Amino acid sequence: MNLEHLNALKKLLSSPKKIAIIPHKNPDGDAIGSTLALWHYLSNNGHSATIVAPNDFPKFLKWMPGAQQILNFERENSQSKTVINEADIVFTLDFNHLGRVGQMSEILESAQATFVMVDHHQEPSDYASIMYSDVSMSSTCEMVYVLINQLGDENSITPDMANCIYTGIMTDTGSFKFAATTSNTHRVVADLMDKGAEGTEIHHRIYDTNSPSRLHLLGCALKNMVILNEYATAYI
Ligand SMILES: [Mn+2]
Repeated sequence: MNLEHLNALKKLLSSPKKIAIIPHKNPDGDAIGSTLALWHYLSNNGHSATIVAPNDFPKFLKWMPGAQQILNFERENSQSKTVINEADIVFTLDFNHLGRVGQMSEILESAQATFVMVDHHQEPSDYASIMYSDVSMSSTCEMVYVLINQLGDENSITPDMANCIYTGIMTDTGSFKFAATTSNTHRVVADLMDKGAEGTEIHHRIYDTNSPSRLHLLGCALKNMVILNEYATAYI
């Protein structure tokens, strides 16, 4: 985050605030990991923070510390609306356009709060007055880590926060193999392990845990795979 926006955010967070934290629709590991890490951070610093997700998220992410308290806009609709309407600050994480929250976009567009965007997708729209957009970042989770450091609170990263941030970096980088994985990503992950992230356990919970229906779906998809030899291509 650049200095101007960082100072504005510091000023905003210098007294206790009501805060809504929003991931995109159909939230993935990075969206849930980053919102939860930020939620822990803000709650531990005296703010009243609530995560409102546009809809439900996968079972293999529900073990994450704090996941039980995430509001589902579809299921807890009136409570979710109250949180957004009463918020002083709305953080939007891991998306670049209000259309990414589906049916929640209307209530966000009419919200009176100060918007803060943290995101690594291309071509961010300009709804947020405080922006941290960096397309070179591996994940929004890595950005939350950097932001907490910029706020001078690197020593306040708890094992729960470290586990949440690790999860999002791991899932968004395809377990550290995609091109956006930088040496700095690895330095962040190393520090997260020093702060209590349990990498092996997280891999196990995300990649080695399947429901019967998920395995059946995979089986069905693979069985119906079409191979086009002449194009060196296969599709399912
Ligand atoms: Mn992401």
